[in-house]
Amino acid sequence: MRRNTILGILAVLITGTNVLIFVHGQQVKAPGAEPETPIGPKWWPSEFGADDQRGAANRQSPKKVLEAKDLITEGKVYQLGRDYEAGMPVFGKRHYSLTIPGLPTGKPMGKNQLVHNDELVSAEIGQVGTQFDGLGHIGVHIGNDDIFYNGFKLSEFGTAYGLEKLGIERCGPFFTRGILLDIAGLKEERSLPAGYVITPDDLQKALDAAKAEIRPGDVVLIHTGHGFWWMKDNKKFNDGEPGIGLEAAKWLTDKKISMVGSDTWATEVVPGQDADRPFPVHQWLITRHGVYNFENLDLSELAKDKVYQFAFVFSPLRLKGATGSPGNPIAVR
Ligand code: UVW
Repeated sequence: MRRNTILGILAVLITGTNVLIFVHGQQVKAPGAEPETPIGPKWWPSEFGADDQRGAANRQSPKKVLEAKDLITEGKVYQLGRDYEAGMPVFGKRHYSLTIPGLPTGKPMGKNQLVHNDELVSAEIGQVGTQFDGLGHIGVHIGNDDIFYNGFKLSEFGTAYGLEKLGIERCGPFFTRGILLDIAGLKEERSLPAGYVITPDDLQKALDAAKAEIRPGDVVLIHTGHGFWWMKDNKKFNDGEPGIGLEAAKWLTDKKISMVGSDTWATEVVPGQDADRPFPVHQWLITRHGVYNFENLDLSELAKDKVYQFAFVFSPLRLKGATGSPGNPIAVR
């Protein structure tokens, strides 16, 4: 009886290098062990310094610009952003609205009778349409805290009028090598089915087919073909998607990229590999590694033209305190 009670109070689990101790079913920290979190061991301080707020954008440098320049051989420019428009697919209850109040907003003025129009936009502007997820977008709730990249706690940097740390304005521009991994092309499909888990093997095969290499600071764009459904069948587009799983995300972060992007709304596979853990790849990339995630790109023209290496150019809007940025990145070959 007494032995059962003690066993009920105390349990010890050895997982890899970690010793997990549970008292009354609650996990406690083993003396000298790293604290366990829902995305693995403590992930801070960042390799870029304990105060860093830019994450993998620190891998941008003049050297990367010059490497990118070497990939421009024809001067052809591809727009990778989509139109922002009413009725475009959005995640959950997010919204987008653009109106021109007044019409014209400014009535005729002066002898030259000048009129002007101004737009009023209402949206979760960094998180609708073509959207660049910044480091203030995704965190992990641990104990009483929401913890983000580099261990920053939302209770210490969040305000109702924007984030005082990790805002998208801190990221800076990207002018670097871009690599397209055409997984739909590899599988000879127009679009991969929702729920298809892109594996490290898929990524490696697409990289081999592209006769390319991935270097630190590169941007990797993944073509799944799911973007085909954008504004054609928004329900299908939103209901699920092919995308990378955690193993492929690890393959990418091991290569020290700056950013991953895709023609889907999350870049990661939906439904995910574990129904109890939504969007773990977001946490792996953004929260743990400070790697940016560009969603809802239009990669169809790049894939059609078989352009696998290019200069990638994007400058996030300097929306102070925002979680992300809209925009229209370009690929130049
Ligand atoms: C979430 O915010 C959960 O997803 P996304 O970054 O894909 O919009």
